[in-house]
Amino acid sequence: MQDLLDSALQRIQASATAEELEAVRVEVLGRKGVLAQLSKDMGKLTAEERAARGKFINTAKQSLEGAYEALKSRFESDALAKRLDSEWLDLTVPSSSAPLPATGPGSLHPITQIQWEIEDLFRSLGFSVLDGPEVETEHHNFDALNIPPDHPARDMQDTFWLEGHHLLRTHTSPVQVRGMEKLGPPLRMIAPGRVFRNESVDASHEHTFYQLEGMMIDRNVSVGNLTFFMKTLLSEIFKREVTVRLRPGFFPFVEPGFELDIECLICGGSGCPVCKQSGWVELLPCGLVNPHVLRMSGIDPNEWNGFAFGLGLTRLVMMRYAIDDIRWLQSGDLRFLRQF
Ligand code: FA5
Repeated sequence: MQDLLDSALQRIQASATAEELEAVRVEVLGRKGVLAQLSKDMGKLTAEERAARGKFINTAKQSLEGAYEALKSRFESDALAKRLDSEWLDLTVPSSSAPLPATGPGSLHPITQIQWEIEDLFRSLGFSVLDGPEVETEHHNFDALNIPPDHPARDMQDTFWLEGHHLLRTHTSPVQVRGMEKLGPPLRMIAPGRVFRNESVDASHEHTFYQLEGMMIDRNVSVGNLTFFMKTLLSEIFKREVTVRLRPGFFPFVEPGFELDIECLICGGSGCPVCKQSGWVELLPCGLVNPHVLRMSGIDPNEWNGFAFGLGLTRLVMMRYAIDDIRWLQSGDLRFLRQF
């Protein structure tokens, strides 16, 4: 009996594959297997012999099944490891021989390219680049900029309202407030970013577009400082003379406020859908910071003053590359993007 058990155990342990093991299991543990053979003549045994045989069969069953289960689970974990190995994928491994896909390598979006150029310029002039949340509080987007709830200026920017006095920021000006609150005076900061307005889209208006805010707070800042920085910005971006005009503009957070327009570079000033046939494109509203805004952010207007501007970054990109429809910029159309 013991020989029978030993050879059955050896056969199980000698199985080289899961399939072989399964075949051995049927032979050894199945209905015609070793255990069945040992039970066959039980009827002919005495009660004592039967008890001893039963005990032996139970122990044999345990050791055969134990050997089978141990080997089975080894085969299963080997198979799993093999599968994981074959499915392993490292996207960062450079391709050795595969040709590049037909689309070729990617490139920076034209808005990002110009945004980074402007960031470099302002960093070289001592400005910090700040970031602010796209989901803003009503306080930062409006109240702290001197636009209280019932102020008609709230209608100047159609707002996507969210729950609990939150909104999608309508301009990058709330980052001015965050900059003043966090850093205090003296302050030189710019804040590029995406803004949202609930308005209908046409050749020069998007519901989602980019602005670049700028602010300088110091002692004795003048309109002369403001125009210096505006001129530096435009000559750096356009690298040639561009015709601009400055006219009075109303924004509750600046006083005096200006609108700096650029002669439309799509039509050369003769009139087109981008400039709404006027020959001019609104690009760079700006002004001296309203003392009330400084006070609300904890800055003493008797000691400090400053300027702020809110560049229409998307429109600047349109002017720089003579893009005749703002919708191209977010179209994701590769025929358009490959040109940059
Ligand atoms: C503002 O958003 C003020 N926060 C700007 C500002 C900042 C003024 C600091 C004074 C001091 P305005 O709504 O005009 O202002 O927008 C600023 C610029 O964003 C516009 O001149 C224009 O170039 C661009 N712009 C406005 N609406 C759109 C739009 N729907 N699509 C694309 N560009 C737009």
